[in-house]
Amino acid sequence: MITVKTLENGFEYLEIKNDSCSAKIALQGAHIFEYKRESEKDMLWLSQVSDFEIGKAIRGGIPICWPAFGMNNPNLMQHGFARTSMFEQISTKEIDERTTEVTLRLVHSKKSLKLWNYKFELELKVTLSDKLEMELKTTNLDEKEFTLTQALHTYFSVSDISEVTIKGLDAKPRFDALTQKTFTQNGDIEFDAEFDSVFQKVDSELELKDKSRAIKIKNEGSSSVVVWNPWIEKGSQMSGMKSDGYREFVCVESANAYEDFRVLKPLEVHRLKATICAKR
Ligand code: TA6
Repeated sequence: MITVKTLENGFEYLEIKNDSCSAKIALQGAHIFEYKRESEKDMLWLSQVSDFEIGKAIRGGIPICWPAFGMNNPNLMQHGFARTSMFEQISTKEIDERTTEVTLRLVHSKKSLKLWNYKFELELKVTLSDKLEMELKTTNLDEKEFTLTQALHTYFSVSDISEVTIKGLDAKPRFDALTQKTFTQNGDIEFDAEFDSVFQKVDSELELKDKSRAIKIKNEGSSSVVVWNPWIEKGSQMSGMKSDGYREFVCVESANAYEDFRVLKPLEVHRLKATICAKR
């Protein structure tokens, strides 16, 4: 079942329910902000004090960072303009009782061309079943090539950040955004302070291990992964977040960030895919 819901302030989102899961996707930013498998708690974290307002990114779920990750394009706002742009719902398919597919699209506009002078089509195809599959497809509709950095900036809900281990990034090149230093990662990732790093040459599945569950993350069309937790001080300064919200989530982001940028020639297409599922 797919229902269009509208908040009192006009903020619209899709509510999807099928036999394997329920989900919510805001039209602004094609922003998935809930994904719950049947009889399980939400796999995604959503701030209890997040804005749900036109022009403000939801804090939590899966913001789409596009056409720039972070400040990879200094001419654009942090994480680009897609997450605060209105997408259109172009198709919804109930594949079977356990699987629903939704596609949302954003195309260049006078407003976007002023921010980033390239014609484009951006489509997010979400397949919702006992796993969450996302495909972010960029098509260059311009006569000139453009450079793209992007991320599916997934906030995973965790029992407590101190209980979390991320496996699969051992021996990967790591750029630490806090120190601006690059070095080789040694071992699994655990958290006891602010963490903000971009890993390169990531070509295999990751595992997010929490006290109560393990989640597998498989990326395609991407060789970089961003891992972030703001910890106490940064967490208390983040918009749309309670001061102790940092304990409840970790971001593991399927990306094309920094040296994993992509150059699209006219009419070229790039697909960034991520599949998230609970480890059996
Ligand atoms: O992905 C990590 C990061 O770039 C952090 O540096 C932090 O800024 C986070 O994204 C959240 O950014 P936002 O613009 O959503 O507040």
